[in-house]
Amino acid sequence: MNLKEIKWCTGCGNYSILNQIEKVLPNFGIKKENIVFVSGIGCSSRLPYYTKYFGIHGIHGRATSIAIGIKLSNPNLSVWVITGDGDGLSIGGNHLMHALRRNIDINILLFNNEVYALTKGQASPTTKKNFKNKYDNYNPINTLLFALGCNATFIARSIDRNPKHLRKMLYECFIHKGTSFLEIYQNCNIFNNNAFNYIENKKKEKIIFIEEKKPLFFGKKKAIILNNYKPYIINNININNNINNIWIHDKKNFKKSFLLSNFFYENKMKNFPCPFGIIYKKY
Ligand SMILES: Cc1ncc(C[n+]2csc(CCOP(=O)(O)OP(=O)(O)O)c2C)c(N)n1
Ligand code: SF4
Repeated sequence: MNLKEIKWCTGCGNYSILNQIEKVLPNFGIKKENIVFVSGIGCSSRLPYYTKYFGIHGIHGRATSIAIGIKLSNPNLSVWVITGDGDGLSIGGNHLMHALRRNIDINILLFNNEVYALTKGQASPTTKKNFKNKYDNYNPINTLLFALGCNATFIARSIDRNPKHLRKMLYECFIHKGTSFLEIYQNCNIFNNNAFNYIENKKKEKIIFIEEKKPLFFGKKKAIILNNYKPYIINNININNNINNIWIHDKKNFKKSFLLSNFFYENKMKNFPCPFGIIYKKY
């Protein structure tokens, strides 16, 4: 696709996501004609036009249902849903919920820019409460908890500005047998440019990249320990020393995934870093 034909604004996070998809999918060993992208409506949902694969720019909120139909009629296809926080969690919330619990082998990529961008900046289901706009906005949905509550079998989070991590997460989605749900933080530099500013925090104390069987270290010399399923942040640690009760990531542990999903979100856990990586994988 000629960049000039793309209708996204200059600087939009969607470009990076598109790039990573284009880079990584050819390595998955599937024939180009066996890959299909299905989207709803929104800026993010324009992505199928811009890939080299088959695609459907579908109906608002219904991409998951269309995708399931495609997969059931031809199980050989690798099916990728592109949806936004508005498309997937407002009008499409019901469809997404049932797609997750149905667990057909499709991949759902939810581009979360915490705003309705295509319609020029209204609050979406994930918009933070302090977002200024002329309509009301309420407590945001915690996407990870939503997916856990829907009995999703694969839940992960990545971000547009970390291409390497994003490519890794796309691969993890691909190899999961069942519905994979990947939330991708995507910057909308026009209507919600400050949404993910905290990620740029110099000391990297507001985010944590979790990896299977690895301890939860983050920021400068910080770690998370777990005492009887109660997490605590400890400071000034030496990563070469043994740390009692250090939290080791175990993506199959539902209780730990539940706690991780609350990080940075719920009042009591607001001071915990925002997690990226595979939050939960049932099998
Ligand atoms: C049936 C219907 N209702 C409402 C709309 C208006 N509409 C278009 S896109 C959109 C929300 C898109 O938000 P999101 O999914 O977050 O996508 P973004 O543009 O932020 O990528 C809405 C409400 C529509 N096109 N069709
Ligand atoms: S309005 Fe926002 S999400 Fe839409 S293309 Fe522009 S920067 Fe991207």
